[in-house]
Amino acid sequence: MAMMTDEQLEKFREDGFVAIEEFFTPQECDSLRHRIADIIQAMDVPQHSRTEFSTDAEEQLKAQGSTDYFLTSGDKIRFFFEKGVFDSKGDFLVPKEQSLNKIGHALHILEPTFKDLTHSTRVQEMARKLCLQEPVIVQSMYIFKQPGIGGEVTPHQDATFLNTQPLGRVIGFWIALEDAEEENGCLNFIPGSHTSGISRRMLRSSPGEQSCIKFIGKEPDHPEAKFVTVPVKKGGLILIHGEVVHKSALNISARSRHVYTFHIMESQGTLWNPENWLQPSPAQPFPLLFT
Ligand code: AKG
Repeated sequence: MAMMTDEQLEKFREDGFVAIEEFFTPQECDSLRHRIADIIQAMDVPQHSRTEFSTDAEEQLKAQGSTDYFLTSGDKIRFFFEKGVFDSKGDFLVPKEQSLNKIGHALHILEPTFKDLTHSTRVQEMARKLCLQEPVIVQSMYIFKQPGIGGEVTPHQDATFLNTQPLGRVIGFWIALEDAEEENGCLNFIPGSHTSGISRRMLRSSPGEQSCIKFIGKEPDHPEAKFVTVPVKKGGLILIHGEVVHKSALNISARSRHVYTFHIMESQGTLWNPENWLQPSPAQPFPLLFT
């Protein structure tokens, strides 16, 4: 299996991302896929995701229910759906395994298959190569990019959502569980965009404010020509600096693009922003990566 070379490390520091092919085996990728298939078979679909509401008040309740479901998902396994996958009665319009946008955000804590891979020797070695002293895992997600409907991810910096002081402490591990190519919505990056701070922050609102989350700042219009496409084969890993601008397109192909991704943070000398949507609790602190 591949480890990051010094040249790749240099590239990561320069560009804010790097792709490392064959980081995980096809068997490791398949074991995550099989476990997710079992989780989907047993999943409990929340009512606010299922039902189309007809009045404004009901719409508001639905939005509130969905926001709470998201905001309290940091230490749970929760299901987030693509648009238009339920009919007005709340029944699936597509096979349920093709309805999900993502599952998050504590697979690395609650699911042994995901936990083992997240803490695998290779991931720990990678963190050491990145010179991290006391990395913790802040969140994990399984992203589906379903064939035909897998939603676009608009340009963003992860530090908009996972903010720290100082910046530069969060790194995403993005693992392709099947080939991720331009056709099925691989990642696109603006090389070097991790060096100019962040343009937007998503915060929890203060008590009494109307919505539960709000954005400060605005994502600039990033010219298309600045993005580079970064395809990677099944088993490949992309390291994502917390401030690099990236996106992925709608998947209009007939192939899915499953990935497992998690974010780590150097906890030494770092303040996790208390206004971030995701908050550790005394009962469930962010787990240390090194075991
Ligand atoms: C992220 O994990 O920050 C992403 O942007 C993932 C987007 C994708 O998988 O398409």
